[in-house]
Amino acid sequence: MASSIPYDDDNVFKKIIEGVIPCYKIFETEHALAFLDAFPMAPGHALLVPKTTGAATMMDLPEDVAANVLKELPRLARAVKAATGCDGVNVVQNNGATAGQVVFHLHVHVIPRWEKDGVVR
Ligand code: DGP
Repeated sequence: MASSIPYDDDNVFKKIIEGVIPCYKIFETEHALAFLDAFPMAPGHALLVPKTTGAATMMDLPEDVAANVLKELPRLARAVKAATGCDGVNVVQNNGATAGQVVFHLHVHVIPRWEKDGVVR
């Protein structure tokens, strides 16, 4: 079942994918873009998004797109760990305003964690 959240063509991640808004790119594939979060919960907080538009949430994501995009999560987690020297990472994915989603183009957060960083999630 789809989320019933309409895909807004004005959303900021679509503009980043189109190059209208700049980002600090980590890597890019044919299907996915990884870049730094502009409002990081920790230094090195990264985001992974599908380049195709239309999916506001996980519930809207076609399986083939999911396969092509989510397979990049290990690469992104390794890149975040290598760049920051963190001890671990949280992989977080919000769906719907109630769940804390603010940008309605599906995305996955990779957030570095350090021992005793004091953040409770
Ligand atoms: P969420 O709450 O799951 O929808 O997370 C949205 C994230 O997007 C939030 O951590 C901040 C980030 N963000 C918002 N606007 C921009 C932007 O213009 N550029 C970048 N790189 N990140 C943004």
